[in-house]
Amino acid sequence: MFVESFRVESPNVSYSEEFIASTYKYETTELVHEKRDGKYEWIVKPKAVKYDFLTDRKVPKLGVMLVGWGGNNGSTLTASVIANREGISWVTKDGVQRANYYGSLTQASTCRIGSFQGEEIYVPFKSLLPMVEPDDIVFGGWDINNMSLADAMERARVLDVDLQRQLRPYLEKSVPLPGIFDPDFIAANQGARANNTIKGTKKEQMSKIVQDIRDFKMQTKVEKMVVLWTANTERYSDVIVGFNDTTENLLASLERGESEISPSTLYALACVQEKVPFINGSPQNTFVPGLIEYAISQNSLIGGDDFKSGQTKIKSVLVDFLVGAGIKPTSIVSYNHLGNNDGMNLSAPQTFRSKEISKSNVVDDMVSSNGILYGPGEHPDHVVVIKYVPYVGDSKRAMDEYTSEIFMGGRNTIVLHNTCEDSLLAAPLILDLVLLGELCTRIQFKKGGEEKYHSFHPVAALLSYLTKAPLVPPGTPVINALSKQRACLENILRACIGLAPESNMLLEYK
Ligand code: NAI
Ligand code: DG6
Repeated sequence: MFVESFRVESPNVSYSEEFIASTYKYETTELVHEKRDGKYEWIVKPKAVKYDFLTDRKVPKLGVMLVGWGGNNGSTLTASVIANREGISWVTKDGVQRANYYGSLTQASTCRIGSFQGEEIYVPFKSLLPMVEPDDIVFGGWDINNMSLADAMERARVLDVDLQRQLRPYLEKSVPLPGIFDPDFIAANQGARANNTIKGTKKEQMSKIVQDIRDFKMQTKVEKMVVLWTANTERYSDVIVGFNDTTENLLASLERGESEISPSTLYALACVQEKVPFINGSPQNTFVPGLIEYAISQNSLIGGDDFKSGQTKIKSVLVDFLVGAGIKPTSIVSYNHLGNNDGMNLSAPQTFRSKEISKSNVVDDMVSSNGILYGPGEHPDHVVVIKYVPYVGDSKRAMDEYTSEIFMGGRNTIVLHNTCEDSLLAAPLILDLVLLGELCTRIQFKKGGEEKYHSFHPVAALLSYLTKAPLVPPGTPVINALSKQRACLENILRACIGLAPESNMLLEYK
């Protein structure tokens, strides 16, 4: 059964006008590896740690600036939010279609809060804590191409024509600000698109982004901002000691105008300086060590990398299932072809390499979780192929073959074929990333004996569910398994309202 809203009544939770305060007992374990009776043993000690959470209830008016606003994802998201806000419906050959947020964790998924008279009760994910409503977001952004959002939507060929016709008046006047263009970082085939660029040195370009953020905030009167990169995939930048390995070296390199600082790192630097959350939806290493150190020192949220939208999302479910079932995947081969501008950009070896890296490391945690199946250092063969086929446009085709070893020397091969508009998968994730990124900045906590509340670590591991290569604080395990990522997020939001983690034990019925 589905209910729209609920309130928690507990001695562990209090609601004031400003805050939700909760006290939470985190039940975990402590591991000790020590010598007992002459041999080493692992000892597991259950322990409980008290946490206090404080969530600011005031939902701000939010401004979202997209880098690559005029691209397929940027234009699709902006248009779709307007369609939802205005309650637009349109005619298709299959009948009348209404705007929706399918594919968005925050807007279209639910969480179990208990059972009532033998029935499971679910609430909207977004009802767990106060979140910004998509309708209220003010969008803006940059693009190296000067097309209006109305024309960009048409160029993308993603949304139905009758919908585009209705949306055009809302989008005609939205034109992206000039972006930072450096042909060395994206495919040469993108050069023709670059007619809206910021001139000057690297430092001047970054300063212009800072000014754009300030101007946007002032003109729109938004209270908070999030910036998200949904521009072209860049090649990796070289990580070099003395150049970008520390904040000091990175800022000195900026002063000198070093060519190896990528455009995405320049946008990220501007955001960290302004303490505006910056999320990277593409695979490149925007967050070089000096940038991460800078974000930590400024306590400015950064998150990424690379939206986990389709093929990888399924991979992080299927391999988790197989390994969790005691089946041994030994070969994973993933092909896809697509015909949008992203596909064209990825047809260059350097940009493809960034994507190949982020798509390839996504099963490591699942493989290393099962030492019965895999020996030390053993790993399935994992191959990723992407081809540009203009005819299919944004409708990406993904084909996967999973071969596994099963009982008594048997072999099992699973083959999947998925066809879907790429941008319709990515746009809801962009929405979730900005909404959850903003929410993260309103939650504070203190642990055990700590005196003062503080925010989460600025490297926002909580956004992992939405990314292929989750960026996590130094020394933190990287989790790719989708169910674990979702449970982490949901359970932390539950802790903020004093609810225990969802254990699925249903002991009351056993
Ligand atoms: P797109 O090529 O349609 O859009 C990218 C836009 O960025 C273009 O309009 C381009 O002119 C602009 N741009 C390039 N460099 C820029 C810069 N330095 N500053 C400002 N604007 C710049 O690509 P699409 O399909 O929208 O994808 C965007 C990104 O999202 C790509 O990197 C893609 O790999 C990534 N991504 C997409 C997923 C999906 O399912 N659609 C999933 C995972 C990642
Ligand atoms: C080709 O792979 C284009 C990419 O931008 C993908 O669409 C994107 O990385 C989505 O990847 P996945 O593996 O989540 O479907």
